[in-house]
Amino acid sequence: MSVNFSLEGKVALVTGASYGIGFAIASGMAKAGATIVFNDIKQELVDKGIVAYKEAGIDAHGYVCNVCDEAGVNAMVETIAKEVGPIDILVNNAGIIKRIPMCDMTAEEFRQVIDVDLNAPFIVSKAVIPSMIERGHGKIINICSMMSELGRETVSAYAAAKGGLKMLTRNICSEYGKYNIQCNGLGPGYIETPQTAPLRERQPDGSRHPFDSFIVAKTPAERWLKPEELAGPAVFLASEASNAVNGHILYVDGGILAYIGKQPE
Ligand code: NAP
Ligand code: GCO
Repeated sequence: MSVNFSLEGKVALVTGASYGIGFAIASGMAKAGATIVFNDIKQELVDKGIVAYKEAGIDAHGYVCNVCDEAGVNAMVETIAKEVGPIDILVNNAGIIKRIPMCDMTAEEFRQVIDVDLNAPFIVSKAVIPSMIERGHGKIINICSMMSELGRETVSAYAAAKGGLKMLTRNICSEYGKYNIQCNGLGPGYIETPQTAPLRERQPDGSRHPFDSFIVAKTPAERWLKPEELAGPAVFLASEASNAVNGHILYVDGGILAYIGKQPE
């Protein structure tokens, strides 16, 4: 029995993929044969993303769309179907974080994080599922987090969203698995991207950021992970090789969730 990791002939939409984790996942999917479609809020970032994909040898299709805007998302999905083809693979990657102590966070700030990190995956998934049902197959990959399982100071909204995203993943699996739609989560550990750059900034005296040292001590590999290390697991979840995997959160964390942490010397 051949195991099919190929994404040839598939159209993959990766949201918020001008750079960062989304860009790395989309690039990996392109190497596996997928046609890449991505969106970003700003035209300038979409343009930069298209250049970056081209430099990587990928002819990606870019669209300006705020994933929180249901009408805009529905219009984008329709346009993609006409201009590129119906979406076979959706990666709900777009996300934000606000690192604010909960009691200092306004309800509006909390809502903004929930809107992008949880409501938007609902909106975009809802936009693509009908076509997946019609065509008898579909793959949805929700980008979860260590905060789908763990909390920490200052990330209450983000953890609530990512915990909810884990359960949205399981519910899409439950409700649409009968249509041969697989919905799984990918849970990155701590990845070197712009989103975590503030946690890795050198201190004024040139020493490592305390959080940087903390994460290195919490990761068995004793390092931050690279965005490119998420591509293989994403291709697996997007391919026919994972057709029997559904409602699963695949943690790509270097072992953080398995490890109590390095004993301080
Ligand atoms: P990032 O560098 O901040 O990139 C996030 C991307 O999402 C950007 O392209 C951003 O576009 C886009 N975006 C944000 N809000 C959007 C909206 N409303 N509509 C459309 N696009 C939007 O983040 P990242 O580190 O690559 O993270 C990507 C995903 O992985 C997120 O869901 C994050 O929560 C998750 N994650 C990250 C890590 C990590 O350690 N980095 C670990 C676990 C999970 P703009 O630049 O225009 O805002
Ligand atoms: C933080 C980080 C994390 C990562 C990621 C970990 O402030 O703790 O931003 O939340 O983004 O989600 O998996």
